[in-house]
Amino acid sequence: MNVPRCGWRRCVLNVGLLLLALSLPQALLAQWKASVGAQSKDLGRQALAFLPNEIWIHEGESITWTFEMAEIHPVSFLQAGQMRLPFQVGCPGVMVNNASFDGSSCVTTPPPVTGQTFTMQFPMRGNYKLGCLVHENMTGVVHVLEPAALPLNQSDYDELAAKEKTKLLADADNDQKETSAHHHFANAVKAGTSAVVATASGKDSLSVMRFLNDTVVIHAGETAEWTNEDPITPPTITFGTEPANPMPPSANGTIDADGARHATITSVFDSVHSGFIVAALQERIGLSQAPVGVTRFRITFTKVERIHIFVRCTMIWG
Ligand SMILES: [Cu+2]
Repeated sequence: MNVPRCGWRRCVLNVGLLLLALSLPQALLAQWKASVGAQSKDLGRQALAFLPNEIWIHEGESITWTFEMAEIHPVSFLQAGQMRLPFQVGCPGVMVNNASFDGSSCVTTPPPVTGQTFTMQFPMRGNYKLGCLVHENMTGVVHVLEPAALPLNQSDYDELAAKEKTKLLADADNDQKETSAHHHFANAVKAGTSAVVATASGKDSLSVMRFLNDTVVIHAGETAEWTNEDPITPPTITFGTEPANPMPPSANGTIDADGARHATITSVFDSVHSGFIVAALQERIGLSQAPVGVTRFRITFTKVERIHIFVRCTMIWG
């Protein structure tokens, strides 16, 4: 029988190679990086997106998301077919960090703060939908694969994320302070607008969280109207005291025949609040038709005054 023989240098080298081979699977488990959201300097333009929103990784690897914006985006993985619940309800098993997701039970982060990170490990192969429980049009996919070559590397993802961020924040359709050209009513103001961008694996959105004309001049006795063209982040229109809960309208309003909310301001001491004004919702096959929503808020001003009205968005939910 041949006994393997080697000089001591060769033996050391062989043992070294063996140890390297044994430790390779662990060493090759990558730690991927992605970011959540982006915003303009004045915070008015919010990109609601996972950047990038499609990632291919190996089983056992993890992804760390960094939250880049003021708007809240709980990173959420639901079970296949699970009903989407409001983010305040979330899903059982909210985890803060070092979570893992294999599709068997949902995982979501609490509403994160700018600069925070969230790391999640994926121990099982599968294609998992990634979503934000606050914004419906903010989705993506994580593909968890067996050991094999992956289509993209970290620098590809960094480049994709940067491109998508620039594209979303610069969306030309939403760049203008639009006047009432899109409305049938005089004295109309857009309280918000958005663009939803479809990608191969999900949806990115841009929300413009500003009144799009900041000054409206009307005569005493006339009515001004606010609308919202952003289906994801409903603004509210408030005159006077801000309510603790921004969702419902103030009790002193009425409903017009066409469904619009309507309030009257007779002096600077009046307080009126629109509640959420949501643009028409997206329909989906297999689900009940979405109701006709409240998309307009009108205020009749009975006196000559100079007043200030505030807009705010879901990011201020308590
Ligand atoms: Cu979000």
